[in-house]
Amino acid sequence: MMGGLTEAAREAGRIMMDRDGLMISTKGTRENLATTADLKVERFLRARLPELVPGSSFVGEEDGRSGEGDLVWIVDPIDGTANYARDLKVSTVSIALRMNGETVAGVVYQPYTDEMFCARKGQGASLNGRAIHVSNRPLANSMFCTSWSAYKKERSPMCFRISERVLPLCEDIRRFGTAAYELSLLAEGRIDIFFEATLQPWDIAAGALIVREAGGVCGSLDGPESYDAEGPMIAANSRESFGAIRDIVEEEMGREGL
Ligand code: LIP
Repeated sequence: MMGGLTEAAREAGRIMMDRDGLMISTKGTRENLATTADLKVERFLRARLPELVPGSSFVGEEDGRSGEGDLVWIVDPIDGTANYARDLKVSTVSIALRMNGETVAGVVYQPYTDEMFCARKGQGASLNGRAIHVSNRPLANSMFCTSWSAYKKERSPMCFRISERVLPLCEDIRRFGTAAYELSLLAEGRIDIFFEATLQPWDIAAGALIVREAGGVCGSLDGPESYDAEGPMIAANSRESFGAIRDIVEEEMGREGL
């Protein structure tokens, strides 16, 4: 199944890279973009993935759910659509398979760099076939990836306060604009800590498994991240760093009554 899955992700990447006739529109708010490529990639994966696992259903960012059942594909056809719309060349295809509420397989593919991050529950994580592991950097030498809640700007001041408190504790901050890729970078040890306030299940499902299978820690404030609704997610290379970030996030979100 993993072979078929990575092949599908690669093909999805090829479809993404074809910008011929690209059209960009907004959904809901002015900063939440969708492109014709998001739709094309999702249409392709909605047809292809259920063929790999008979009886599986599908949930995609653009067109929602098709089918029912305990085996479900959770797909972000283009994670980092704002980057994609501007041709910034940092966007990923994110595919997770969940069974009875647990993610059992995940793939994040970055077509611009041809990086294929994969994980299977209990079998570790890999990048282009090579096993990967989170870093062992202490918090003081960590690179922090985060965002400032662009789609829900009423949460932005809280996110800035969190950044303001984390920056003095770590080395520096980056924002790549795709949570799936940032989680994959954490799994490979290139970055070390991560927080976003408002993520959707398709942004995180594959990346969370890749982080855990690479030895990292991720979750929400008081347990696992949510797959039923949007929510915050914290990830780190160690329990210590996870705890330090979680305490700050808990305090700042608590202040907002979230
Ligand atoms: C994006 C996330 C990113 C987040 C953006 C957005 P999209 O997903 O992956 O990390 O900061 O606000 O949610 O909308 O490009 O699929």
